[in-house]
Amino acid sequence: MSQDCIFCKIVRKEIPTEFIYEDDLVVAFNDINPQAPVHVIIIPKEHYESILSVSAGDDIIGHIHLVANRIVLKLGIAKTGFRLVNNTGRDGNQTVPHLHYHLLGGRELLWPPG
Ligand code: DGP
Repeated sequence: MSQDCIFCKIVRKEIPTEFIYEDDLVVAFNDINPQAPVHVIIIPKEHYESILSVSAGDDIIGHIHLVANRIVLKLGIAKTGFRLVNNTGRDGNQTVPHLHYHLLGGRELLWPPG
């Protein structure tokens, strides 16, 4: 846990946030600035600055992807499709330095992204 990290504060419930999904390893919640009808953020409870902090043998990324599967089934967008995005670092436009995935759906998404 990082004292000043916004997402760690959400995990600790210091910033009140409704969880769409929670288990021992991750939580998921709606993005504060949604870019699509479905825009969920999935984060590990443990603080990793980015995907670059994940070690070989650590299954947190695989777990996050399986959680995304559960969420899209729950939200009814598995058939229409969705996008799972990880932004890393400055050029990736990562604004919160706590590993997270954006789960976007509910409309046709453009490619390539900006
Ligand atoms: P990124 O650019 O990949 O670091 O995206 C971080 C996302 O996190 C951004 O889309 C907005 C969202 N976000 C930032 N702070 C909060 C917050 O306090 N609550 C919620 N629900 N979302 C947040």
